[in-house]
Amino acid sequence: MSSKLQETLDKIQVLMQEASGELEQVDSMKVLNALRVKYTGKKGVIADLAKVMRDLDNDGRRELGQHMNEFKQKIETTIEVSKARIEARELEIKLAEETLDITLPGKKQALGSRHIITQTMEEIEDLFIGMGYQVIEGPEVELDHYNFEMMNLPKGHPARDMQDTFYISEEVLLRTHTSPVQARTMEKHDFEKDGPLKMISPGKVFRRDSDDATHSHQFHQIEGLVVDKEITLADLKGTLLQFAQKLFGEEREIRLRPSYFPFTEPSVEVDVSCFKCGGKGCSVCKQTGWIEILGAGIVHPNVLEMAGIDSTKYSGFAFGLGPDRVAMLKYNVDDIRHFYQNDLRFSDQFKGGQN
Ligand code: FA5
Repeated sequence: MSSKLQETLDKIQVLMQEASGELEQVDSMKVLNALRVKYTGKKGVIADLAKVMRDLDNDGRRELGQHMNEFKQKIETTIEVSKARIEARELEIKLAEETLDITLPGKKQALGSRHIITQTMEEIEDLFIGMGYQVIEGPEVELDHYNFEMMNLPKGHPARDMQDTFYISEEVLLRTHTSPVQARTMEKHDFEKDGPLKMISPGKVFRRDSDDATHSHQFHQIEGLVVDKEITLADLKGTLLQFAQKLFGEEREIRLRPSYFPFTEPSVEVDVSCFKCGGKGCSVCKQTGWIEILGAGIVHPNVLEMAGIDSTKYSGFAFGLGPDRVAMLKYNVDDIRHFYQNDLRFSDQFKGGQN
């Protein structure tokens, strides 16, 4: 063996140890790639060793060739092992950084709920739907014709003052009550085809009332109307008693007091026995034992006739109740303005319909 060959083989031994040490310690892909170039690159250690070939005879070349191949293979295998080790470690670091602690408390989203007036309206609607009434809605921007004239309140009638009105033009206004929906519905009703008329109409109404604890310039009403043959005040009383007992409790009683509305004759105001004190007298009922909840009456023959209904054949009762006032009484709210100020400290008390 020539001394040149021996020297080169010894050098390979040393390089092999050096390379193993370097490659086993490397801990980044960048350094690993640099080492790959250093050993296997075009101008690398192995390419450099190959230069000795030209100084050797055939046997020497074969021998060196074998050792160089082993060296090269060893380096490549060690590079692959190191690469796998580095990748596994990098993945571990990444996973550790991205770890989610699923035991941490989540961000709480504040859940909304339906407004207490909406809840009250829906409760009242459900009661009447259960009694066979249909729900019919009408426009909030209304014609003077339906809001007043069809309700037996011609222009200049003094009772128009009972409902101070927001006019948009001489003929168009913001409805002051839900009663115009009575006229709109009766006009279209065909008794032969549709049978008796039983409807309620919930919605917003508007009045130029100055706001105080029990008055708001915008509030709600639920109109009720039944028209059929031989409807009497007794039907109205029975219906409202059933309604009051379902809404406020079975032990409730009602009382009808004479009143005046141009669209009903006779007209009544309806009180319900105080649900707080049971009629003995307390601060809620102002010591009277009774609480007023609505206006009602027997539909005036003029109102039926104007809507095209023969008042000698048909009669009806109607009522209009204020759900805002009902909610105030039911939930002991002392000021109607609380409903419209959107203060969550107030609204949140009624989540789930409970006080
Ligand atoms: C009317 O509006 C009649 N249309 C009711 C009616 C219908 C009578 C059918 C006969 C037949 P009144 O103005 O009284 O009536 O209002 C009815 C209810 O609305 C009152 O009992 C009260 O609960 C409520 N209400 C009236 N004004 C206000 C206001 N400014 N703020 C809050 N609620 C009010």
